[in-house]
Amino acid sequence: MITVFDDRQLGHRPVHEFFNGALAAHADTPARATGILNAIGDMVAPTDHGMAPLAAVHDAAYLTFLTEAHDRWLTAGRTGDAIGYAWPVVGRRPLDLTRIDALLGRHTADAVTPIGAGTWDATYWGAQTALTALDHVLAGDRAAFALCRPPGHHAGRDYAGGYCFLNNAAIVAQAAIDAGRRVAILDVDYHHGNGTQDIFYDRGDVTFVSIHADPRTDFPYFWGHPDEHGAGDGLGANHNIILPRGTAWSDYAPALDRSLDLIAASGADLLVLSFGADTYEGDPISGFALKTEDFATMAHRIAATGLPTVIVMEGGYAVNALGSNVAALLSGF
Ligand code: OKS
Ligand code: ZN
Repeated sequence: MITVFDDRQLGHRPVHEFFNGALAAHADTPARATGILNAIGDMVAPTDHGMAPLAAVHDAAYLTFLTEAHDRWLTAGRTGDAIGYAWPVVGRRPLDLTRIDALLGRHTADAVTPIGAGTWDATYWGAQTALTALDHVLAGDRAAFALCRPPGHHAGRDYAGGYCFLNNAAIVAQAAIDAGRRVAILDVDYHHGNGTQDIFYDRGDVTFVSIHADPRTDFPYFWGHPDEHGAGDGLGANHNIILPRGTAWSDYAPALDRSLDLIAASGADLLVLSFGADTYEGDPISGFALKTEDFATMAHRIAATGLPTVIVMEGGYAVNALGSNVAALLSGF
């Protein structure tokens, strides 16, 4: 299977995130990507598809914000990463704000998603990596792996969050639809893919199924609850399956089988897999208990659907085991 990656994705080097009330070392390190590359060897560079497929999913004003945010931060006299501290909650008016602090509040969801000098280039090339993996699948490959970093599934149409800026899975799904395919997205990251859910919530042409930790106990808290079924044309096309902390393969497998039944019933002919290795037992920020070999079993079951699959990397922070966990997943295809 082909792996797509661009060295510019290493230029996103967030220093801190807020964790338990203090600044802590950020979990999304460049070593995550290099660890995976070392384990799986060969890769190809992405081809540049330009801004159009990004703009098919994200708002123009948000894309402008992402490209300018760090420069605006420096112009305001700051150093280091741009990070928000004030957020609009409810009843906001559509003000034309220009202060960087206001823009950060408008277009980010939390204080764990800082924007540095290399963030836009990294996330732009991450999205191109995902689109290039799709090209390979559209050309007939059984599956292709997009080593996206930063991840994407918490990013919505007009906001960053949860370490994510551009929603790579949604960008791939939309591009596949535009190429005439019928798409389902399966999100097996430990965290709910709230951005992906949000982007397709009122659409019936994309089935979204996510297996994740209960949002009552885990990030992103406000979304991912099992009664979120979609709205309007999308009613019935959104499925959230929650599992308690401590879940191991024996209880994960039935949830996966249920998900795959829902995807089979959707009539999709192409699958986008948002893959997070943060369900691993040794993950430092998560609470499931999957073992390395479970990722091969997971992939084997997904591959048994027969659906051509674009695998998009999301989370996974046990850096020493990350390469083996991703290699196990890819081996299962
Ligand atoms: C932990 C709270 C922030 C969690 C961010 C989640 C990133 C991720 N300090 N999403 O899938 O892996
Ligand atoms: Zn995650």
